[in-house]
Amino acid sequence: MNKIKKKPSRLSRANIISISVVTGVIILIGSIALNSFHPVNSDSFVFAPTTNIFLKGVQDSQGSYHYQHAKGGKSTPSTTGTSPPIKVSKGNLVQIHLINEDRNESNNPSKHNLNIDEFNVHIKDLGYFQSESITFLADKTGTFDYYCSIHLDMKGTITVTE
Ligand SMILES: [Cu+2]
Repeated sequence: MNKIKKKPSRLSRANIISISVVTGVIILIGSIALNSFHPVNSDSFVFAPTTNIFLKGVQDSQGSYHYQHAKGGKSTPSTTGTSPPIKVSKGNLVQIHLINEDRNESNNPSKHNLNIDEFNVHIKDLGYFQSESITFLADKTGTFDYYCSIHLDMKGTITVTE
């Protein structure tokens, strides 16, 4: 009877480990990338130009809450207590990145969210310095409210044009 000789594996243990690490990283990056192409108001992936909107929730010296544009640590000055109007183009994937930069007060922990009902956008309640990103497809034109459900004055408009 012929003994079948076992072929020595060409992959060493170190190789196998590094291959699995690389594969894991690729899968992780891929799923993050794909997530940003999966809008909350669509059942499937959408590949379209992307618009990034960076917003932070703040409180002005008068104590009124509002949103402010924010990018790269800089914030665009906004009228006191006013949330900026946002303009995007129809067909774009819009990514809203919200960070809560409203400090906690002793008996009033900071909490803000963001909603655009028409596009199924609902960013959950964020505590101080928490952030969340959400992607939706701007699939209809018009002017819609974006708002915080906790603070009724904390709202602005988003306009989608052709
Ligand atoms: Cu709020």
